[in-house]
Amino acid sequence: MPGEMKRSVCPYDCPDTCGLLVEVVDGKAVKVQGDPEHPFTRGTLCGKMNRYQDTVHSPLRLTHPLLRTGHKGSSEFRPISWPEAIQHIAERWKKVIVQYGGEAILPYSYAGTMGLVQRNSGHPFFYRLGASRLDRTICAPAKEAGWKAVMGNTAAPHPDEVAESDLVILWGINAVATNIHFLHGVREAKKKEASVWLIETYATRTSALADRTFLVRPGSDGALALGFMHLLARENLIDHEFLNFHVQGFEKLQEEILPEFSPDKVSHLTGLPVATLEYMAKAYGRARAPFIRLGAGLSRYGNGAMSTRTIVCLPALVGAYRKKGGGCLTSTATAGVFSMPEILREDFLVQKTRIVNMNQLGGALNQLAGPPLQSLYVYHSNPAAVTPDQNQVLKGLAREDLFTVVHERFMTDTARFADIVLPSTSSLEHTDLYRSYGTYCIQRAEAIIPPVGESKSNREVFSLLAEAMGFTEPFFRQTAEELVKYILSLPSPMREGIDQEAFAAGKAVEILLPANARAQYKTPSGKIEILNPAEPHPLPLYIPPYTGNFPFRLMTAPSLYALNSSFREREDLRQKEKDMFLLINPADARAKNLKDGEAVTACNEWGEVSFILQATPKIPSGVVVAEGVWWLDHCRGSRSVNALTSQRLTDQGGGSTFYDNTVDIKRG
Ligand SMILES: Nc1nc2c(c(=O)[nH]1)N[C@H]1C(S)=C(S)[C@@H](COP(=O)(O)OP(=O)(O)OC[C@H]3O[C@@H](n4cnc5c(=O)[nH]c(N)nc54)[C@H](O)[C@@H]3O)O[C@H]1N2
Ligand SMILES: Nc1nc2c(c(=O)[nH]1)N[C@H]1C(S)=C(S)[C@@H](COP(=O)(O)OP(=O)(O)OC[C@H]3O[C@@H](n4cnc5c(=O)[nH]c(N)nc54)[C@H](O)[C@@H]3O)O[C@H]1N2
Ligand code: SF4
Ligand SMILES: [Mo]
Repeated sequence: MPGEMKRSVCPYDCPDTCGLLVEVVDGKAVKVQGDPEHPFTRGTLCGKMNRYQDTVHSPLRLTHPLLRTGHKGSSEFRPISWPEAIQHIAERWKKVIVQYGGEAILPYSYAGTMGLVQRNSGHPFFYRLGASRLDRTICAPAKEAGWKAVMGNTAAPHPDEVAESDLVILWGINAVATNIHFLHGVREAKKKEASVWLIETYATRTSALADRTFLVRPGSDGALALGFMHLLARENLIDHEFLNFHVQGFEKLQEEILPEFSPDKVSHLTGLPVATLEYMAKAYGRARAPFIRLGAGLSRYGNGAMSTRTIVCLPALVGAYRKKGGGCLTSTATAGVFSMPEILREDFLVQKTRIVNMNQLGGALNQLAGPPLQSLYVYHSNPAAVTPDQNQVLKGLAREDLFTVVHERFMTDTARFADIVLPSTSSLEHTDLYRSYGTYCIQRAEAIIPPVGESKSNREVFSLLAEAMGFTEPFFRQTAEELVKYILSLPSPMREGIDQEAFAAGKAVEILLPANARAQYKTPSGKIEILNPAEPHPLPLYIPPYTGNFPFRLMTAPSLYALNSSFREREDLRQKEKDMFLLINPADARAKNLKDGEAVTACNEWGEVSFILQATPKIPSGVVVAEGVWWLDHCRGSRSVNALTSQRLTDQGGGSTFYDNTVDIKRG
């Protein structure tokens, strides 16, 4: 007998934020499929999520709180009850606070779940506790800074508009892995004869979908964009009328910066031949409505914000921002749709405590200025795997004096180092509200199955901890359902005109973009700001990436079969991925006297990681690629990819520089 079909939302950190239909039988999810009524999902899911029930009901799910019995990282634990666990944590924290102050405690979380209530439920608690604050900058703050420098708070185009474009540029985005539903619109555009380009550092799976793939030297996209602008001006392919009315500072850019970016120089910087640069600039300048879909990869460099900023200027030169189907989509702006202050409750912060950049957790655990960190509380994140400079992170986590609590669905690399592990619900077991950074959909999701084992949601755990710490604010006693209800009772102009009935019924609905959104540039000047006097560099320019000490640039790209370190519990997906490969150009492999399929070690100043070498012409010379963040359990050696990435930050936004690293390779 078929079970009940219930709606839910994919909770993972993915721009698509798909709608799910889940078949539930006897309190268990037995089948998961894409919601055909979701405007972006259109009934299909990615290969990771279409067996989500295998994650939710995985035999590896944590089902009881655990207390460490062996040494740090030994994975020796014994089950304890929830009251014991909560009491243990509260007692330890009270002691730490008396001895060292609240700042000796650090929360660490990122995006295991994107639901607004569960994701952010630690903020009010840790503000109230007076803990150190975490700057959550691991993903793409430099990309955001680059967009903002030019476009301010201007809304990005609707992703489906790409179907109206005649030239689609997938720029540093492996959309087949990371944004598959965007490809519905790309395919529609292709049917109408649009050209599709991919601008990348290696020929990813997405290249099969592109008419042309252009491989650039890692971190050189800023030079490429400036080179395009030089050529657009030289060929008089610029939209003077648009520039006059809507853009600030093009003349100054043309006078002071563009002359330096001759095709010869740009060819030298990017590795693209002059003829290719000319072809690209002319095709871009002549396109009716060129659409750039910009990924995050190229922003994860020391020059990431500037590279993004330079690319974001391009559509302004040809007036593409005002054309339907044209412009640039970095991410959709849905921040105001639900009241974040009521979720984050920064008003609970008694005094401003110190801020730790999450990319520098390794440094913070080992040599932070000020009161030493005595306790770390990790929830919906796996820093032992995902955070740069893994050796420093693991060294810090191994400190016997560091009291670490990890709230997780699985025994991750981080959970192994915990003093106390708390079992977490999955998204099907708790209530939440979702918005998206790749669409304009919003959706609410109720718990549709009971918690697996004794697991509890983030919100529930912080309620228990608040009670144990003696926090009396009624906010901490609200359930997720009550908080969602309250948030929805607060009006937001961004929710005006939506289909309230469908939303209340748990369906995805789209928020309405103002009809004249394209003509409104939400910048201080009201114009697109090629010249932005508030920036440290008022004009876009070229900042080279990190030079590095080793011969190969390392791309730490996403895997098709996982999402950061999520989904690693799934053997079916791991089998499809086969192994932890390091991809290299065959000529580079030969020059190193290394063979396809052999075991190699990549090394640099930060660490060493074992891989199986895969020689493929998809990788240009001088570049090596490691797709995916693996759990240490599944590695050949004792480290995974982030033992090769550094704690250096981006030029703006304090972002990670996952792609701005070099390595050497040796046999074995
Ligand atoms: N399957 C899958 N989906 C995911 C994720 C995943 O791990 N797996 N991660 C999720 C998350 S958290 C995020 S933030 C998004 C990220 O998704 P994307 O926006 O696609 O960003 P990245 O994954 O960082 O990198 C995209 C591409 O940038 C390329 N790149 C690197 N350096 C350069 C450069 O200098 N120039 C150019 N032109 N390209 C460059 C890389 O080779 C990579 O293929 O995806 C989300 N979706
Ligand atoms: N080398 C390299 N490193 C990277 C990247 C890369 O491209 N290359 N990408 C980076 C990027 S873009 C990002 S955004 C970060 C992401 O880093 P993280 O946010 O740490 O993401 P995940 O690895 O997916 O780990 C999330 C964990 O949350 C758990 N979880 C899921 N739902 C819940 C819940 O409701 N409650 C609790 N308590 N736990 C839950 C999951 O089981 C999972 O172990 O990784 C970064 N690291
Ligand atoms: S494409 Fe992204 S949002 Fe959709 S199901 Fe897969 S991971 Fe979730
Ligand atoms: Mo991310």
